[in-house]
Amino acid sequence: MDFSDKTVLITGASSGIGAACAEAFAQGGADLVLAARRMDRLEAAAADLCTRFEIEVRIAAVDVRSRDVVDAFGADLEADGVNIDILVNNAGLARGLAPVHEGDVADWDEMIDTNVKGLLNVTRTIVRGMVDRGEGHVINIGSIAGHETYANGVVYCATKHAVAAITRGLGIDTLGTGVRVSSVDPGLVNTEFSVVRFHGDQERADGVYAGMTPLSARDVADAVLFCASRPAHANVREMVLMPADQAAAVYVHRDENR
Ligand code: NDP
Ligand code: 8X3
Repeated sequence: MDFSDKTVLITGASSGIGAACAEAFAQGGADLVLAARRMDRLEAAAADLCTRFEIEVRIAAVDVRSRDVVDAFGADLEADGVNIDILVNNAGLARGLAPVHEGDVADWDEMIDTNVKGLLNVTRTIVRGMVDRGEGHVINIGSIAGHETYANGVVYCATKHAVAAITRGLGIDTLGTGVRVSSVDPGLVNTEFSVVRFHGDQERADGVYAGMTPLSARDVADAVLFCASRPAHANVREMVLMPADQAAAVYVHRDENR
């Protein structure tokens, strides 16, 4: 796939799915804008990708929860004449697993502020330019949690249901403008996601993927590239991508010998 005439902005590019998307688009020759909070990770990724591919990589410390930071980031891009052709809204996280009546409100705030308001902050800033130019593609990383709700994960599931609503609604808002809107909605993917969810408890995180083969971050990146490479008249609205060992959020085949 040739993306050599494209500039791709990926949020949450410092690990997991975002980092895999960066590598996949770099292989396709795209220039990249990589955003996240951990600049050391982004610096290492940029150095690596610039060595291996003939592309330009710009990095930015962006906490998507801060509207001021996101707006300043968008203004910097505009001032430097960087037009974003493809936005991968990937930054997101889960925190905790608990019934609503025992929920940690700090966890709720972090999930809602990042997955919903953060995604909206970046979308608002970047899509304006796409509409003005009459072209662009927004690819949201949703989740199976945007299609189902599972016990103790209600707030995370609510945020991913919100992402599904935003994908559909943004598609309506931008209808006729030349901007396409897609979502890629994975089941279990082996990234830092579960370590983050369990506040650093690696053993508990490993248990999420025990005895089954989860998706890799690259599997998801390949799905993102598929969406981004459709011809201009075609759009993937929602793609649900599951491990073969997973039929639904809580239906997972596990083999203790694996
Ligand atoms: P990771 O924890 O590996 O990556 C999450 C990324 O999001 C990191 O780069 C992190 O960067 C970034 N991020 C988190 N909070 C913020 C913030 N406030 N501002 C900017 N960036 C932020 O997990 P995944 O790669 O798995 O997660 C990526 C997306 O995929 C999320 O939206 C997640 O909900 C979704 N997803 C994951 C699945 C899974 O099973 N892993 C399944 C379905 C969907 P930094 O900390 O440096 O800011
Ligand atoms: C992440 C997948 O099943 O943990 O969105 O919610 S799940």
